Amino acid sequence: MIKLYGAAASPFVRKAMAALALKQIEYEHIPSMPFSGDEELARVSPLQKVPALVDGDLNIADSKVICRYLEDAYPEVPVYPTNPKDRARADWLEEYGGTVLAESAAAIFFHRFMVPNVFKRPVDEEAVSKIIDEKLPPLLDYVEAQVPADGFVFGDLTIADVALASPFVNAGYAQYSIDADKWPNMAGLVERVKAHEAIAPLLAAERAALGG
Ligand SMILES: N[C@@H](CCC(=O)N[C@@H](CS)C(=O)NCC(=O)O)C(=O)O
Repeated sequence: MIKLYGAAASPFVRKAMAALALKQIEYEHIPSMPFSGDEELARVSPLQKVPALVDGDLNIADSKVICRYLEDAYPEVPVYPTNPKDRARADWLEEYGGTVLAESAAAIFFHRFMVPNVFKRPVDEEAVSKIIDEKLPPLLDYVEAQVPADGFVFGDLTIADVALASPFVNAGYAQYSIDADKWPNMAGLVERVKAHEAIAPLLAAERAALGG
């Protein structure tokens, strides 16, 4: 059976879990925390990041690599568009979600959740305000024009939608939500992804893992 290594509330692990859930692939989740000196994680993930995946004799890491492998190896339920232009755009939106959005929105989670609860240090609210007031608005202006007012970017839910919404799930754990008056499409997309039948159970499980 496939093994997926990772901490459940990571936006990157969530993306891999979403692909597995959408494709209805059974797997074993091995909870693994980066920075913890976990030897098994170091063995399966040379960069010591999560997620990593083992499928028989295959061992890979990185959520994009994992999602592409799953799409190729388990094509019955696609999680990317098949039209080349749509696929390229989905890849780009996934990249955007996994880089600048993840760095900014998930940083709010890092500052307000991880720092006090895991690293036992005080929250730097000045740093959080800078992210919310300066870093995020231009990024949200861009994605607002990329996503629809209803439904998902390519009709059915794809990994592009998950990658765009996922950092804001983390930011939501840290009392941040997108201002729906300024960015209604993105605020709506995050809620639609969270409510999707394949995603909602993942989020319920990670909330339980986070103790809430
Ligand atoms: N590009 C990677 C990023 C993975 C990543 O940065 N994961 C974080 C957790 S959210 C991590 O493992 N950080 C540990 C580190 O940077 O050493 C992917 O898509 O999987």
